[in-house]
Amino acid sequence: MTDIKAVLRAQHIETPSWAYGNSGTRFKVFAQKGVPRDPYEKLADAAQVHAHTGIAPTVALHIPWDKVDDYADLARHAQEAGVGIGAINSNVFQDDDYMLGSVTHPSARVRRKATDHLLECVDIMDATGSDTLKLWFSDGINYPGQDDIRARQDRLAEALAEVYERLGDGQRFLLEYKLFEPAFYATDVPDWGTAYAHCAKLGPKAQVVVDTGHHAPGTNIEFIVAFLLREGKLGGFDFNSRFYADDDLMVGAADPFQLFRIMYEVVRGGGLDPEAGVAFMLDQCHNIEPKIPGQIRSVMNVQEATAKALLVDRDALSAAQAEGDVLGANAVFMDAYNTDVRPLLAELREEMGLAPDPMSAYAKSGHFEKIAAERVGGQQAGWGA
Ligand code: PSV
Ligand code: MN
Repeated sequence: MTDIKAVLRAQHIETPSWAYGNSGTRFKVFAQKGVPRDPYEKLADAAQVHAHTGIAPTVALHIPWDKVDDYADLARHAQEAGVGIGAINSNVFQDDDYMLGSVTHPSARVRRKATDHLLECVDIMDATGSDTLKLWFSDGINYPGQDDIRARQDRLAEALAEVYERLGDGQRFLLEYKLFEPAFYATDVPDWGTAYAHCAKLGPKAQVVVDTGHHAPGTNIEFIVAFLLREGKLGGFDFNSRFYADDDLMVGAADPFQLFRIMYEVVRGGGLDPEAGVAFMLDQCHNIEPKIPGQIRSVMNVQEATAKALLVDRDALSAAQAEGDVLGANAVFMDAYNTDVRPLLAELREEMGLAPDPMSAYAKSGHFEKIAAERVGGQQAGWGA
């Protein structure tokens, strides 16, 4: 039990700056009270999530949504607020030039512009001390024959190689795949295999990131996790949950059992060891729920799944597996999943000097009332800002 607590105490879940701004669906972005007006206020909100959970010490930035004049100053502000800067997320999907693609665009000019943005993101890593660049490309085609699928892979490889060369010591990039949307016929990085092949060719500073909302329904995500971890290519997660497509709902809300199965493979593969370098990031948009409590709940959901995964009796499981005891092995697995870990986590938080229930502690803190009163006027942050 002590060992489990030690692992849980060291767990580190990264929240995304964009979760604190307004967001919505393609139909409507809803404005909420107290929402940050700039990246500084987003970091202040993220610091609240860390203050109440104790395990969310870093925040991912999204460029240009979090563009500032002085990134070193932003990093200093984060540190003062009690958090650090995590992954830098590039954005080559919100410019008219990118209608037909970014790094795979048929035009060399557009490809140059996109790659330059990725290089600028590495400059921002240098300035903020971030060690991780996250690359997601909305690139793809909608119609058969629209562009040459193979040539687009060549262009992608060329851009990735240039960014890879630019990475400094201790820096890496994570390549994110997504089956579809916004492209509907052929996405240029549609699956883990494509991402893995590009990363494997480049070397150890290129790894794959698994966004749990980016697969076809029914995909066995834990298999992908086990495989990538075994190959040393699992760079991290973008956690969220989904009922249909890339719903970006709170992680662990739609399918807590899937989250447990994923976390079991992480534990099994040594992915919680800090040396494994697996980044546990959230990538969600809280459209109808309040922002900060939505993040607190999500962090707690990952923590609960992790605790259950750590409770799996690995010796009993191995013995049952070796004997071909199908039902026995499954029972060991399910026993862990069906354990109520909330008392254990409440105890852990108290040992860490925190309130046992982060949700009620935040509600009672008065922070929401404070930001709702203070943050009036100005332009609320949201998609594209
Ligand atoms: C794309 O759907 C994605 O998952 C990428 O990580 C983007 O950067 C992010 O969403 C924006 O929320
Ligand atoms: Mn993502």
